[in-house]
Amino acid sequence: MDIKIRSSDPAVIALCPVAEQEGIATVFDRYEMQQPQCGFGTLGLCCRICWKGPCRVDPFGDGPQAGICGAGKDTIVARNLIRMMAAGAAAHSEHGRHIALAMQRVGKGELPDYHIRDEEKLKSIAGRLDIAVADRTITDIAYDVATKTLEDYQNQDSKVPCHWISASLPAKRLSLLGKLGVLPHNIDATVAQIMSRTHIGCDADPENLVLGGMRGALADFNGMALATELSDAMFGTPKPVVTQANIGVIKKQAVNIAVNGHNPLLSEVICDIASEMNSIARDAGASEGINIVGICCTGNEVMMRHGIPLATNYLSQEMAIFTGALDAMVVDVQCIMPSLPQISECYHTEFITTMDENKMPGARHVSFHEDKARETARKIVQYAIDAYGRRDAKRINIPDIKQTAIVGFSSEAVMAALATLNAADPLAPLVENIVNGNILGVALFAGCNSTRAIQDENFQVIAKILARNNVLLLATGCGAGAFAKHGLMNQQATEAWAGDSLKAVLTAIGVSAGLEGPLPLILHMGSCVDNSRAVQLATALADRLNVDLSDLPLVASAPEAMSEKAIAIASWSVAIGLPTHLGIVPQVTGSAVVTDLITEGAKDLFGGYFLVESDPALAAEKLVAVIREKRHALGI
Ligand code: SF4
Ligand code: WCC
Ligand code: FE2
Repeated sequence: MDIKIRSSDPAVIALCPVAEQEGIATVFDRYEMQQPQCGFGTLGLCCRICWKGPCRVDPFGDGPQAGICGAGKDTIVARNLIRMMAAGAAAHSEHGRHIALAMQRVGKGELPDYHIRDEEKLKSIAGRLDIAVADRTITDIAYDVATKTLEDYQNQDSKVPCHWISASLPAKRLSLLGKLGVLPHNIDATVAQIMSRTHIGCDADPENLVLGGMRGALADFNGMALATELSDAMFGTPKPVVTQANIGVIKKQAVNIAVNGHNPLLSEVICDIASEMNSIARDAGASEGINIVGICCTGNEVMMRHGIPLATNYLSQEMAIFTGALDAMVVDVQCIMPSLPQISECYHTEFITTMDENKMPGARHVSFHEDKARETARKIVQYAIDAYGRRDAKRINIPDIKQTAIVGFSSEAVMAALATLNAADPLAPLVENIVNGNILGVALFAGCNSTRAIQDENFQVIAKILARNNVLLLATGCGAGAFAKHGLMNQQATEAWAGDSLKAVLTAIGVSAGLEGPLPLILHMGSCVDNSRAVQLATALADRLNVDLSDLPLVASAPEAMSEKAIAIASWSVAIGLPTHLGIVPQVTGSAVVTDLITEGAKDLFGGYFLVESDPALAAEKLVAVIREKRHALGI
């Protein structure tokens, strides 16, 4: 493999030469152009918080040891870190706010293009939020659920924690977080406080800063929990569905539309409208009609709910355009490369931004608002159909690379599958198999791809080793995308990679749940905001065993983390008590104090901690050892 491609994905390896031939730079070329990357930044030692700067602290102790204002390395590193946590929390929580505001308007009858598709889920959410459901209309319940959810962005009483975190974690954990003063009372206020306390001349104490950051990370958890649950009520709670993943899902004879980004408010309506406009596409010459494919987390959302195939994950999003058969890419928010509109201009592809606060030079902007959702979606799909007519047949190059994936394992779906074994007590089969060691433990894979690793490689190496050791595997976000693309989310993967006792358990559950074979090797729990689904399952387990989350043989791994959102997720994962592996060295190592705080220090405070290991095989070994330690402490 040409190391310059820095990917283990065969579709990427097939398409990068096409980009080279066309003379178009990809993310891998731009990575090369950035080498060597700045050492100060890599260590977290560069401060640009005021215009007296930038200031840099010399990591070797020869040069300056403080910025112009006197901030030392520990202050600078801690401030940089927690500002990233705040940005991650802001991103997920904006997504959540968008959904909550839409649901509130559905409740008021103002959005005819949206409905509550899963009434049972809405009622169960209402129950968790202490909202009455008896003798009430679904729209009234939706209004109250949304309004109470929005209080998490408005409450000014710092002694009252956010509703969603209170409704989502075990009592023991909430009590610990409360004592540590890190339970958020208001998402927006928590994010604003991090920005304020890191302003020039404010909080300079690294431990105080990191604790403030952890509160922001827990606000991130709150924002994603509400985003996931409200999305389920509006669009349906995912159930297992068989689909396909990787670039070969793009079809030569169809109008191909990629939905890329995060928020299901847009992509759900595009899916609906596309199925209504198939005949228009056929009339335009596309014999297979309209083919929606997903990228990144929008891809995860529509894959889980509708079985829409996944074209690719974060790092290879540009590749979809190089097939020459992508007629439109429609994007909303987060993790969308600004290079995409420029690459689209070299092809016939329509690149369409939709959110007024997320525009890109070179893109066509079609402003999306929920009150005109269907009308806007129709316009977008028509642009794709028109673009189909401008395709250059000579430039079509779709590598026939795709894998079967069974996705859609919401915590409800997992419980439903378990209930086929024990209807009266669905958790019992899981608990028994963890206690008897058939399942050694549970690992949640989350997070991105990064050019600092070979794309998808860390995910695969670690997962295969953990599976051999009978660890039950869950995944979200671009990690889930990686596993789906590489054929690790199907039944064949269970046969090939699961240890004997894990295989027996996955087979017993899968057969009893009607899958005619085992559950897939890795359970796809959804997009990044859906990490809250894994916490829901873990909380049910902890409550059942009457222990805290930090006692469970449960670990998290973000082996190729990159975004501020991933930093926020990994940080709350630590705060809720999980040993959390990072396969990319975080930009904190310029400060021994901060590094120690988030590893050993965090362990003392939260039970969870960061475990940094960039060698995937070693990381897997360490994670297995951590799981064994946890089992030992539980006496199992
Ligand atoms: Fe330099 Fe201090 Fe300004 Fe940072 S806040 S750029 S260390 S003067
Ligand atoms: Ni979540 Fe990471 Fe993907 Fe973006 S979509 S790239 S934050 S894992
Ligand atoms: Fe995501």
